[in-house]
Amino acid sequence: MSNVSEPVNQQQWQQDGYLILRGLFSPERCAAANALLDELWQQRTDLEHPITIDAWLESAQSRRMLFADAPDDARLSPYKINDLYRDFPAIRQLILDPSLSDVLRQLLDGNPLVCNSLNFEFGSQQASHIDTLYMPPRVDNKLVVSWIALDEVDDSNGPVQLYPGSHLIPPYRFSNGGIKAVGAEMDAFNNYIREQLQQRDIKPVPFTAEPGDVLIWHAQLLHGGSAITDADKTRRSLVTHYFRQQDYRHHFWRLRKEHPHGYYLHRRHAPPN
Ligand SMILES: O=C(O)CCC(=O)C(=O)O
Ligand SMILES: [Fe+2]
Repeated sequence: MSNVSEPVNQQQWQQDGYLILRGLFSPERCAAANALLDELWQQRTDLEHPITIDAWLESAQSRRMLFADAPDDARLSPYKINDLYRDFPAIRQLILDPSLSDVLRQLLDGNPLVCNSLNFEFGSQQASHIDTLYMPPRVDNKLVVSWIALDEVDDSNGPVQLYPGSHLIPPYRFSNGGIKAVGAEMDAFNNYIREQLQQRDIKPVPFTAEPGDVLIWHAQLLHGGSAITDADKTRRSLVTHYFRQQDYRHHFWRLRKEHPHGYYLHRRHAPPN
């Protein structure tokens, strides 16, 4: 696999827990990703694979269903389409592009292994959280996330909010000793985080962007989706979580596929609940 082309700003990564790579993807590549999304919506009933969508995010109607079964109006509210990377090489070309993989490889100290991807068309409005609550890596901190802007993002269309330096907060340990979320203990988790933010005087900052800008965050960085104030304004984005390949050498080996600039998991699509 390719060698490192340009060293990342390790100091900023260590201090803030995220990196911003402006203009990593051309307007043409963003337009192609957006055209693919339109095409998928138009052809969703004919899809070969059981792709799922989480529709009406952060509302009482929120649910997972087969994308093929999604009504047209599910496209009008925040949603995410899961794991398009699995069946669409064009998505893999973006999320394992050599320019992005080079950065991920330096941050992970090893090859990236894509474990999921999410396509959004609007802001997620998701409450602040840490991704290791839901996908703890086998080796501490060896999870990174890329967030590719496919639209302009400003204060009106629900930018991601980042808490600089929050990745340095010692991980909260649930009663079983782990860092993975235990549903009944989330109030205690949120209280702990709130106190830590106060002590460290950490305030959230929005990630405003142009199409093609990429944000990369640390496994332990606190982040969320802010409120949408202009419901008509799209905020298309492609979010990918990567583990480090070497940590899964003896896991998922049947599912692991090689790509010119990294690896990805060819998992079964998560069925609707
Ligand atoms: O896009 C967003 O608003 C947040 C997405 C997120 O937190 C995630 O995918 O882990
Ligand atoms: Fe997240």
